[in-house]
Amino acid sequence: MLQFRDNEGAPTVINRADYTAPAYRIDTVELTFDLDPAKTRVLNKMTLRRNPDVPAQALKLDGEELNLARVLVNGQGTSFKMDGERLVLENLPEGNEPFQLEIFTTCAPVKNTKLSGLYTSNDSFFTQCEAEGFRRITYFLDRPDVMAMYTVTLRADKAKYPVLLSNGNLVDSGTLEDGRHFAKWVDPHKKPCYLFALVAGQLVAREQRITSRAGKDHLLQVFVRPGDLDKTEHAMNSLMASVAWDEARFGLPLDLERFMIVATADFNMGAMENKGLNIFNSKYVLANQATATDVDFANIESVVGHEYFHNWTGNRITCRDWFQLSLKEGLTVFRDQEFSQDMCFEPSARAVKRIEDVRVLRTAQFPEDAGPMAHPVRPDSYIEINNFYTVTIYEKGAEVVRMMQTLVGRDGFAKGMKLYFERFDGQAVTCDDFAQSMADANPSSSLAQLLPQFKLWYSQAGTPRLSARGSFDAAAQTYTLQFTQSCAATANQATKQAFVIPVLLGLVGSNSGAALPLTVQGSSDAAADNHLFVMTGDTASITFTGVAEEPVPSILRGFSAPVVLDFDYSDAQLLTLLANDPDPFNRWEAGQRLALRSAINAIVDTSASTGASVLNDAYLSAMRSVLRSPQLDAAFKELVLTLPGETYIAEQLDVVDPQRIHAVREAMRLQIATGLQADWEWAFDAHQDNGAYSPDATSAGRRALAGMSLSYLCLAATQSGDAVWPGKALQRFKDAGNMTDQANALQALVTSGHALATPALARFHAMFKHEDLVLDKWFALQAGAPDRGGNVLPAVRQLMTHADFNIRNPNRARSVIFSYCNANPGGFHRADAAGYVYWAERVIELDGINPQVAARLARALDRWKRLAEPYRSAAREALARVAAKSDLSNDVREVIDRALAD
Ligand code: B3K
Ligand code: ZN
Repeated sequence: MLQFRDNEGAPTVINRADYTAPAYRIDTVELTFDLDPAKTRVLNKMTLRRNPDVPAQALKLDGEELNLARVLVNGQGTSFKMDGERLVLENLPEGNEPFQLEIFTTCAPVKNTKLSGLYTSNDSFFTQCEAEGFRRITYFLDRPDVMAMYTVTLRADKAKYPVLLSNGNLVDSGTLEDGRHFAKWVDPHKKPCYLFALVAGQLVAREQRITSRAGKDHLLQVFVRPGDLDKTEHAMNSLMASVAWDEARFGLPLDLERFMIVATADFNMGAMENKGLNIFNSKYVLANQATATDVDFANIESVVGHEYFHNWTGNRITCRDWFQLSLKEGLTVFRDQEFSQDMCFEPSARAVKRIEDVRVLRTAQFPEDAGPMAHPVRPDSYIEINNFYTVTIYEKGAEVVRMMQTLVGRDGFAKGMKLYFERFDGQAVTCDDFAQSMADANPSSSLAQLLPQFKLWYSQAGTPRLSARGSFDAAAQTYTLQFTQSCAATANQATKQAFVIPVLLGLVGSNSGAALPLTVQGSSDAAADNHLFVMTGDTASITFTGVAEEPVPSILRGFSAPVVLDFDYSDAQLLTLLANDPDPFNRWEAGQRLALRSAINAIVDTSASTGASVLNDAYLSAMRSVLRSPQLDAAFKELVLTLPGETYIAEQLDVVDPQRIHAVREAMRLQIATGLQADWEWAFDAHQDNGAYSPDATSAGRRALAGMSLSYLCLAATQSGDAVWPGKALQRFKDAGNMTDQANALQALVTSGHALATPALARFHAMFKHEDLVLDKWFALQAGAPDRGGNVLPAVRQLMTHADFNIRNPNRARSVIFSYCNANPGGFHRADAAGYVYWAERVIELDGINPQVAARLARALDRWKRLAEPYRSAAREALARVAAKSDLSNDVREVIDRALAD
């Protein structure tokens, strides 16, 4: 059981089972803001009604850090009391007639370092209301199932805040006395308060008028600070592509006359889908070839798409309660993944995107599912909902939606979406409602037949393991695969029921390397290249007939389910798949399995020195074939040649020695660098592009492979003392025509530990000292650099004293602190515990500023229990040091208490 303090402000556990409908409905909200950084006045006039389905009771409005000045009911003063921070009204009119409630409060945006509610950034005003920030603006029923119509009037100094924005349509504006002005906005759609937004400040906009398929005109705007307009073209293109895609793929049009995106430098997450007024972390808006890498361009397309797609999946149909968060997030991640794939056009680029998405799932979500914060896609309880914007809700949630599409087919999925909107448009609903719509729209599908069991994906936490064994009967020409599934216990879920696991299968001839046609025993279906086997029991088997040669099974093609697959492949079988599998995902996976196996053998064989050769010749020559292949795309090659990360390797081990993992992986990198040196030289030269910069997937893949080549060449050269390639890297760093090539060259110097890294870093800083997002890269590169003799932590402490460091800016804090604690295991896990001491200091420091950011950092030690000594004891001590603070936020308290729980 979790233990919590029992003093004032003791955290309350919120349980899904306790959901009750709101006792009051709010039909309309009229907000008037007098914006002032130190004291903003908020007048909130609401029309409310009692909910006749709920027993009569007092109205309890949420509030946080507000100064209450006045409350009127139907224009008259009224008695009220406070219950903690809640405003309680007991003497409301009887009956079910609507009544007016007027609440006048003030708040202090300039003091709001939590960046939740109304805050200032660079002398402008912004809001962030999801999940529970609206209560920091005014007293309200701050829950997603209360949907209202909003009218918003903003008043502010005209010179300081010339642009005044809120949701919906601008219906009036004008000047006021004393140099002030106003703007009045009406949102034509009802919405939950978490989608409310306002922005006020000195902003300029890129504008684009578009006409939808239905012939409607819309205005698209991307607002940024003056001087940043030259970095908005890609975001605007991404927005236009998103609008077109949702109409084409799902028949979902833009339902607003005006759609705005605003960038801010201070933002807790990536972006926010406020109705018609998306507010973005500038990292996901601003890009040009001189300041942003290919990865930045791809992320912008994906996040712009994601927020836009929320306009239907999240905004038109929202969540009944926050336990249903994956209803909008899992579905919308699935939609943005599909969008990014569709934007690739080339089939191989689609596969690359899929591999990247799976890599995120396996390196971030699988550990979450096995750690102290494990929770189902639809959680059963939480203390701080902001802690549940997780890879499980987002990425695993997207995999659950993807499995539905696999089970009902692409057209069936579109039908399910249509039915979902027919049934629930304008409502706040549940994950069950979505799954039921999918099933009902596809009544003969396996999803419909298996729906209650399928929904265990929503209720059971943990990553299932799927074990498979194959047997070939040469005489009968049959091949049988036997499967068993299991899932480890997670908090409050000791035993698990069997999941529905869609397993996409193929067979590859072990001699010929050919794709073998699949005929399933007992089925009359014609032979096919792929077979979708839907596993429902604890065990199952399938037999293929007419199998002419011993096959190598290609299981879980395209990663058809979010499970760990155990199959005792021989090296030879993996080499066959790596060379021949028509499924690009499993082709990549075969290479990963080979590398992982070598890594694990070297890690657990403590008699061997970590400098010994880890990778065998067969692996290196297979990698050479991939690198030199005329058929494969550069982006795919780069993925195959990327070794499994240290975190992913750690997840395969019961006892984790991070320094040994780091040393073994570094030894592998060096072997790849030196063993393939001539091939890297060829690859670097063969992937030069001199034409105009374009961030498309194919060009980006070529740059990625050239960057990887340069990195390995510098690594090999630094070891051998050869100066040629580091010199070339420095030259490339100076000459690069785009940030991708420039950052890759800099990274090659930094990660190889070459002395030229120092002048290159100084030059980079001088070049970009006025570009915040580029400076973030400069900080992150140093905090994430491979550790050499414990040099990274002192460098990190030094970076924190740099004039450009500012812990209050989440991007900057992440670029230094998170890059070190979360993304640099070799530097962070120090035998002298100094990394953990630094972590504890920063968690406590950040918690006093911004609990959401602090709680993310707190999770860096989630997996401490599996660490080997001395790391384990030192990590526990660091956790205990944080836990001992009596004034922690609920955010950090929940994460730390879970980590320390038995
Ligand atoms: N819905 C927001 C996330 C809000 C997080 C609040 N702590 C962004 C997104 O998923 O699109
Ligand atoms: Zn989202």
